Amino acid sequence: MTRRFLVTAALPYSNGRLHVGHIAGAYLPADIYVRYLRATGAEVRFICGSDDNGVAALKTAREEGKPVEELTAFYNDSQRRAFDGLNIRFDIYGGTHQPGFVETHERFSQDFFRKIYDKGLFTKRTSKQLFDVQAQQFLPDRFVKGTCPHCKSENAFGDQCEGCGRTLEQIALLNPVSVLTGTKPELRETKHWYLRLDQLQGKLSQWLASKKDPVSCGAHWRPVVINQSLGRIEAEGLPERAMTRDLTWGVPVPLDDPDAKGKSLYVWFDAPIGYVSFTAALLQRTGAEQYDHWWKSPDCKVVHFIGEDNIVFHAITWPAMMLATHDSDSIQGVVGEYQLPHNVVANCFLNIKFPGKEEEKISKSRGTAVWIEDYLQSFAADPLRYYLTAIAPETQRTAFEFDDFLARNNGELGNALGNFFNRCISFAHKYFEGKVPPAGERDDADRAQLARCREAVEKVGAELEGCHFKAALGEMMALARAGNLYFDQTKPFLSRKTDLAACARAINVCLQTARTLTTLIAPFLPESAEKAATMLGLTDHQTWSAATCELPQGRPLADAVVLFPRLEGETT
Ligand code: B3M
Ligand code: ZN
Repeated sequence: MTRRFLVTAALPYSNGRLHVGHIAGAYLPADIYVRYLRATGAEVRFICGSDDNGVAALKTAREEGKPVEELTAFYNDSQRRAFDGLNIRFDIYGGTHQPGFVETHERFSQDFFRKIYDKGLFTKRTSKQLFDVQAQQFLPDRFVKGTCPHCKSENAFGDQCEGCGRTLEQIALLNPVSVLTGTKPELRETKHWYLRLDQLQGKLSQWLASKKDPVSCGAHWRPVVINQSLGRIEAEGLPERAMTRDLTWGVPVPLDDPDAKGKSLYVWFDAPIGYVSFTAALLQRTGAEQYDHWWKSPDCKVVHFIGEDNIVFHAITWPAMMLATHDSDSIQGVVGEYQLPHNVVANCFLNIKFPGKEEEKISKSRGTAVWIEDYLQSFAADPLRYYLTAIAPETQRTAFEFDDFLARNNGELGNALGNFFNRCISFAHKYFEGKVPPAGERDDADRAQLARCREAVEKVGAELEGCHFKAALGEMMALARAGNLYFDQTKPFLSRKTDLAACARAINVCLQTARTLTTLIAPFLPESAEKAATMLGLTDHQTWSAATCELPQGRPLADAVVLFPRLEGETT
């Protein structure tokens, strides 16, 4: 039976450009996974788009002096181009407030909210919030500044202190000031709808506990994801959480209640629904089937790729929202109900390191980010795809270092992988008329090398199934190194003068190795895989099961091209 997957990557806020940290965190691993799954014959839909609602965009729009619609449209487009330049190929790139998406998105979000409301899983509560009298509005978290009650830094916002990093409740700020008008806000009462996470907690923990064992659940959940979700529930329990905000930029609260006026759904309520509404938008274009074929069918596996700061939202809040819509008692959902994710794959953050300096956080304001747009002005996609996978922050933070990027391109990609293709294909052109030479009678060394190819296909595949991208890349590179070693040991450059049949045999095995490598590199290095396939005259290189199908004797080869040119760069 054909496997089916719905893969998502976190929706970037449309208030800024993308940098290497974003790509390493969620988008590149998701793209590699999708390319691999497709190579195995799985049916996949790959969904992303921008997270336009909420305070992030509003605040930047204010700072840049632009209407928020214009700002989010601008960055949605900038992100789309960055992904495209890196060959991160979603089936659809939507946006929760973009023309062409916003209507569907609002409909899905409001239906979701109403369904949960009808199930009695919201409580309406009164709370106190800061109100800007001059602007006549409540101030969302980041719109209040003040003094941190803990460290006394004056650089504290309504949700977090920039001085000590602690999270804050806005009413705890000392000397609060409105970012909008610079006036002192006053405390006023407001009403919001709180999701009864306490009621859903039992099912959620049961479901999360079932993800601890990869054998029984069929997915490799990373320990950090289980710890931050199940661990947190076990340690603290789940309090109710407000799912509405005093804001007009967002999805209007769909209730016939005077208290709902001027309020929107919390951005973390509507954002994950974006995955569903963009799927629906994609299917509207193709017309073949409905969104529930992908979202409400137990034979389709939903996999979310995210950064570490999004774990709680994807492993607690979002599954809780889906559970809250269920009619059945099943912990996963039955046919016709939203299916809880098969896996939530989270990476840690990527830091950056400049020569002679300590590793530091990537920061837009301090100017320490490497922007994708800038990168693409000077370099091709594959070297960065390689580097960010080689240093993938899968279990801990790692750092982007420009010198290391150059060194790995020139050393690992160029000298090991690229050079292997180059030497085999150039050799065949020089001494075998540009054709695959006869395999002859293979000896033990030849058979061992071909066995290594089969083993590499197994190992790379198993690592990719488990979302261990760095390990998968390592296994792929190990085969390239084994190919070089085989070449060095069989010495075709000597045997061509003494034993032409032995020389032909060796080059044949090298070319078979190159053929296998072409399929193995394709998820990671799609452009280079195309070039390699052209050299070898392959058309089935994107089919995983064909990775060890041998090139026939006499197959003409195209001219050798350098797969990974040396890179030089200013290391500033
Ligand atoms: N926009 C947060 C982030 O970029 C957020 C992800 C939403 S995924 C539904 O960190
Ligand atoms: Zn502080």
